[in-house]
Amino acid sequence: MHVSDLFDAAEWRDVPGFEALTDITYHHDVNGQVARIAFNRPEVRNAFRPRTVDELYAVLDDARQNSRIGVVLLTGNGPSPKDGGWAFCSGGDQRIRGRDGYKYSESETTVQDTARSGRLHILEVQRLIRMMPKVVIAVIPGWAAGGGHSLHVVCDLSIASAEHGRFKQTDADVGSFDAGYGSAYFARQIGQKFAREVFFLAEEYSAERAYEMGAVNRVVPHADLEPTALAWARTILTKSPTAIRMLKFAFNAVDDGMVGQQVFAGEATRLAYGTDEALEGRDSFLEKRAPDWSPYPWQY
Ligand code: S0N
Repeated sequence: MHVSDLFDAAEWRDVPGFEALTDITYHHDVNGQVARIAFNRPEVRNAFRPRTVDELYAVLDDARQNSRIGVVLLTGNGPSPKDGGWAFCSGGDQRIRGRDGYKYSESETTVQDTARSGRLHILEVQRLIRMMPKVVIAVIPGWAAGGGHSLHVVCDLSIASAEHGRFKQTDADVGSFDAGYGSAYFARQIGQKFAREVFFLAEEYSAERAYEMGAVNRVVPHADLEPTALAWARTILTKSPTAIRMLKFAFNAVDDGMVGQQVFAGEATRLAYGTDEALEGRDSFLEKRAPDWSPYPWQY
């Protein structure tokens, strides 16, 4: 099956159990350590509908739970068979947006299931990217617009195609607004003035301009996009998994408030549980004796 003009079949393998995906493609690299997740609706600039978001969440969570995977590349397949245009993601599919949320199909006149009504589950995907203890790289071969722009914002790193990478925050054009990471955290990244300009004017920015503003890490020739992203992933894989995990959560913590502290604290607890000192606490309770902390000094 043709995946994308930028997809190198020699580098990637299908992931068993995910054959039924339609809106997303999911691969692991030949070493089983990097996941490639791609929007697969190039004919609509990789806009997401609820099914897309469901699939995206499922594969991201699979990558999160796979202890061999250290890095996730999030990208968009292309080009569009209609006009040759490239996209990372153009956000919510506006053709199926109703008064009460996004519909599962164009034939639905309204969201059928009231439990689903008004569900904005792309935010769950954002939180998963943010909280997963792995590095997520946005690999941007074309348009990052609306909710697609917000997804690149929430990724840890962004690499863009010099020729086709384009950025536009259209939320205010279409009456939607990402008032969380997509805007407020974006302002933390590039500064308040630039962030307000991007949202309030909704102009188009080239990859080079996005780089100048501090919105992307690297701009590379289109043909080099996925090889560069994979090379970055493999560099990251040479690092200590614990160090990378703690660093990601340290970078997050200051902007994520008590939740950020909770995530960081969970990791600290995990590390502490591995010490003899913590085992002594557990064992003394189970053995119904006073704990002996004498081997563990009050370090300075
Ligand atoms: C991306 C743009 C700038 C590309 O322009 P270009 O290259 O001129 O291509 P077009 O001719 O415009 O597009 C080609 C074909 O693709 C269709 N299409 C493109 N984007 C979408 C889309 N988002 N939905 C549906 N169709 C799309 C075009 O219609 C065209 O089709 P044909 O060939 O049939 O004419 C340009 O396309 C553009 O501006 N796109 C729209 C971008 C946009 O406004 N996106 C939505 C913004 N809002 C969100 O994403 C919601 C975010 C969100 O979900 C959210 C966030 C926070 C809290 C909650 C939520 C939530 O609502 O869940």
